[in-house]
Amino acid sequence: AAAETNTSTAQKDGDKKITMGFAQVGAESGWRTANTKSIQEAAKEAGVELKFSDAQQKQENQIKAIRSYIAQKVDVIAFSPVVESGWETVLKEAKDAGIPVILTDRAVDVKDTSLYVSFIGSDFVEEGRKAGKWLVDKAKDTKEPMNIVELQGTTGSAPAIDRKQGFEEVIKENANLKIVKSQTGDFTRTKGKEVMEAFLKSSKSENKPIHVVYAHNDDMALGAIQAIEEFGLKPGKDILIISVDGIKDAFVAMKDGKINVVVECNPLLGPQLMQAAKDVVAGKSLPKRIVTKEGVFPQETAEKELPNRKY
Ligand code: GZL
Repeated sequence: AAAETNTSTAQKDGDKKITMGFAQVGAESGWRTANTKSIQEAAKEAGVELKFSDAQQKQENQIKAIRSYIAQKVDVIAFSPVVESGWETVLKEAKDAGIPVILTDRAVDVKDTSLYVSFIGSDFVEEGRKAGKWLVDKAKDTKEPMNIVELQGTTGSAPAIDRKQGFEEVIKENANLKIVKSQTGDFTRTKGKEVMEAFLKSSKSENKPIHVVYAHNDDMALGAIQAIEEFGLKPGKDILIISVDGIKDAFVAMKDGKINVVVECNPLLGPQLMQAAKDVVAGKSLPKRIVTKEGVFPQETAEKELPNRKY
């Protein structure tokens, strides 16, 4: 009989077990927890061997993790850069070692974009614009100034820089809309609450009311809600709350009338990342930029949408 082409034992290139080194930002927020879960589950599903590290939001820890993946000669490295700058050296080391790098979630600011194969993540400027558009529509009939306080994400991170840019670009349409205070809450509930407490205290001493909170993520918005309630005001009523991410807790808060609108930022990037890794190891070319799809959820949609939320 003709020689059997027994492919079950032959390792076809496409079936080679891929080893991926993933350097995660940390575990700072509900969004991040869901992002990690998506990556770990998708790796299992795709048969990718995943080496995973949590950098506790420190760039030097992410760089150390990437260096260890290079030393272990993984097939592909992926990470979500905690801040935009300071990556050239370690990305060059990965390139010199012939290991492709895929960016997920956040971008890096490098001149030489050959240092990474693709960036899979949201358009944060557009998320900021969506937040701004909701407020411009909400404020279209008010004649009074509306004082906005902004809880920024991690200083120097792509989402913090871009969400600020997109929001400011749109609210310029209405001179009544002014950001009167802006400070980082580092994407965490604790810091979001602390900064909001300080904003409320100074608004009282300066006798300058706060009308709107623009939080770069739900965790800081939820911290701010605690501070506003402890201050004796009603979040969502006395002070409008605009947030980004769309974690379940934010939908519950919207259902309770405490958040007015959430701009979705999809953390479930795992499946797209694993497919990209397989393609790059199989020698296929990838688009430089893969944008995740996401929507906007005003308070009135919360009850209906809540059961559909996956994170
Ligand atoms: C956005 C992501 C941000 C989330 C925060 O893609 O990088 O980091 O908005 C998370 O919740 O901490």
